[in-house]
Amino acid sequence: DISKVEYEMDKQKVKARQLSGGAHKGRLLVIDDDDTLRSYLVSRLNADGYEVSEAADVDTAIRLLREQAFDLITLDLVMHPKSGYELFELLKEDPTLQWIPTIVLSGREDVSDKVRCFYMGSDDYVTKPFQYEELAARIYRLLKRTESFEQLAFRDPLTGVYNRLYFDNQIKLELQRAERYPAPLSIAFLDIDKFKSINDTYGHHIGDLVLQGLSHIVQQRLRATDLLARFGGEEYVIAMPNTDGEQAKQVVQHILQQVRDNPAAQNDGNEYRITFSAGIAEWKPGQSVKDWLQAADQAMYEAKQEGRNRVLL
Ligand code: GH3
Ligand code: MG
Ligand code: MG
Ligand code: MG
Repeated sequence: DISKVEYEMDKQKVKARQLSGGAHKGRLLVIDDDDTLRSYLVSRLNADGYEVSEAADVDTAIRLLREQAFDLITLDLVMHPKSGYELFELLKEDPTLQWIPTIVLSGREDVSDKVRCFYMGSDDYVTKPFQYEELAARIYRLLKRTESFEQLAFRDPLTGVYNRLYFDNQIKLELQRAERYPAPLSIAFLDIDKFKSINDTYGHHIGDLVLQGLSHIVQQRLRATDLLARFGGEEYVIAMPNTDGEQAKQVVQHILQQVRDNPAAQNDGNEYRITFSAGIAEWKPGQSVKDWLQAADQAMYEAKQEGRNRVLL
């Protein structure tokens, strides 16, 4: 289903733009059964640079949330047939949606409603009527906080690529998607060859520069939907959706060629060239994540055994 695949790609691009601090301010979903209020909010938020979608009921909202990634939702409480409370229940049940930042926009001023919303997962609560500027400021702060949290929790500080924690979470979601479509899904394990000798010969600082340079080169070659993570010291893993084993092998071989041809670091006029060994594994239906990662690791080990500087499937 091409349109779904495109949705996924779009989703990743939005995420990437955001994490790279690009011009994109975030994608919002406004859920309210009041047509006038909804249109007003959509036009104000659009004018402020947000990408905004709207839903007049909970079922439409859930459908949109499953199709695209949103950075934040605002929701009304009193809606029919399902209420905002029911939406909270549905969000909680879905691991891909349970952490999405939420702001309740409600005419209910009762403390009991506010308390219930916060316990159900709301991040903020604004009572109607409200000043748009206040809502906009609350949205801005919530998005900032989420962004910096994600940066801290999911990025490797040395290279800026994703870390293992993020990869471990994300790979499960990628697998669910691959099963659902269905579509092939491959991973690659990369390990720098004789990296210890770079550190021993030139010092740890140069080793760090090489890691940063390599991360940059690899990231540049990947598609928006691919996921690159630094797994350990000089080990990386790449998840490639919609890619079979052979295609993944070609992608990684191109990367290896580029790494061979380009210095991964330059310092005092010196160029540091490296190679890596990589193992590829395409996910087989029914295979556990653990066995799948092990298959890629094993292929990488064999690439080392066979003389390094190569990619094995
Ligand atoms: P092989 O080809 O068999 O993979 O050899 P290798 O030397 O790359 O492998 P080994 O696992 O023996 O050494 C990995 C080295 O990576 C050891 C450590 O000094 C270095 N390393 C790990 N993390 C970092 C880091 O964050 N910065 C730097 N500069 N070096 C690191
Ligand atoms: Mg309402
Ligand atoms: Mg290693
Ligand atoms: Mg190594």
